[in-house]
Amino acid sequence: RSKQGFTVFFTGFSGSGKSTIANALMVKLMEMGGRPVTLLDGDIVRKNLSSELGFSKEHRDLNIRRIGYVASEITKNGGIAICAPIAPYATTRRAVREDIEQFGAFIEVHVATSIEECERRDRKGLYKLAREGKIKEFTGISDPYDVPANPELRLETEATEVDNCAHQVILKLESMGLI
Ligand code: GGZ
Repeated sequence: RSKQGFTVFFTGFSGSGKSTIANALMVKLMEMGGRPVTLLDGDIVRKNLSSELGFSKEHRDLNIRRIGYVASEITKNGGIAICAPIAPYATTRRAVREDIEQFGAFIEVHVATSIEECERRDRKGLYKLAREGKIKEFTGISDPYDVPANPELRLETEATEVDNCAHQVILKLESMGLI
């Protein structure tokens, strides 16, 4: 009997390393073979699925519910979905979890890079723009982020290499009997 589908749902600030870790995880899962792996990255989804949406609470929630819907279909069909949006609201993450757990497993992974570290790196220059007020409602600066209270996994990225972070997810999936 083949194993159930599942969704790995990364959450964390802009620039926390979600995309990088999600990509490293995707490569590892693909190398194992067997099931198809779909990556629903924040900026790709914003471009292709949510291009009309902004960053109000209503729009962020719509964006996350769309991601959750696609991930639930993948999970239902026995696949692996990896999602990597900011997903700042705990209630919305909870709703997506409930959608997906009807069909398979939901693994919430908090990419716990501090806001100070994300702003210090400022890889895309967005934090500077947010501080200057040129980007409004910027998560962690002028918009909220609910820290996940009980994620399946919390990655302490400031003390852990990308490959090691991805490996921690693999170990969690093995311990849950999903791979
Ligand atoms: C947060 C913003 C904002 C605001 C633009 N707040 O580092 P990035 O650039 O590539 O990732 C961020 C991305 C966030 O989109 P998500 O779909 O992941 O957000 S949510 O889950 O809240 O729907 C950032 C960029 O878009 N960006 N404006 N105001 N991030």
